[in-house]
Amino acid sequence: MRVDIITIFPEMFAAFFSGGIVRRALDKGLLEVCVHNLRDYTHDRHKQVDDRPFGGGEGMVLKPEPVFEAVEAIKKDGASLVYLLSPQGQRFDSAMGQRLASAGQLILICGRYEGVDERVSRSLVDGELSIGDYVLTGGEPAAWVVVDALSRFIPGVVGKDSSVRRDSFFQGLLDYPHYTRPRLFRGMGVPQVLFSGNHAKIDAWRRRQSLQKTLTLRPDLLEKLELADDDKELLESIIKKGKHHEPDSNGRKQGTED
Ligand code: 4HQ
Repeated sequence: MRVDIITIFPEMFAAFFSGGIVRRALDKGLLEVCVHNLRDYTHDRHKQVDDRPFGGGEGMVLKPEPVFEAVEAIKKDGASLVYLLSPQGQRFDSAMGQRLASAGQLILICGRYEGVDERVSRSLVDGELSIGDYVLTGGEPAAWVVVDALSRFIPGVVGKDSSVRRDSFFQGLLDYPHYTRPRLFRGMGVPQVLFSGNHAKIDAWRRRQSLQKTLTLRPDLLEKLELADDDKELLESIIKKGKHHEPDSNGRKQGTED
């Protein structure tokens, strides 16, 4: 898949490409990311990308011409999606990440200043994306978040497909707790079942922990889910025992027993 990012701060993306799983995806050619400087699509001597708002008021607005010209120059064919990062956009989530990862080309427009001329959202883009209810100084960190999250859905990017499938939100549940050595750390142990060698038992424990964590921390996620019968039974037993009200179940404190 190919992602094109349009920004007035292309150098901000260097750190993003420099390490981790995204770097490996780029090296392996599973993901291609091109960062374009919006100023390259201006025609005046000062490479001006912004101007004062009609009607007056504070701040500057990104002009429509360079943004339109950039997208028109970059866009390959009908299989591409164009999104503007904006707090007014549709909330980005795992399901959308998965959908975007199957596009041939994704073009992300990063705004700056007070905003982008409305005609960009009116007639250039397929939609607007928001990564959350807060105001960033620019769309760049949001584009980073979107590309990072969707890269995990490109086949071959994450080592094992199973770890994407298991992850938080893929199945609509929060992840179960993880432990590694040492077995005893500052007086805190590790649940016994993880040393049992019984993988069916460990899987069942993890499923139960996922359900319990989700019920405690994000009950809104459970409401959206169609649970399988055995998950429903697990959930009922968690509720009956009142486990989701215990302070341990938030994962901050953990004893040796479940
Ligand atoms: N922006 N999710 C770019 C955001 C934002 C968000 C504010 C977008 C500033 C210029 N983008 N403008 N939240 O806060 O995506």
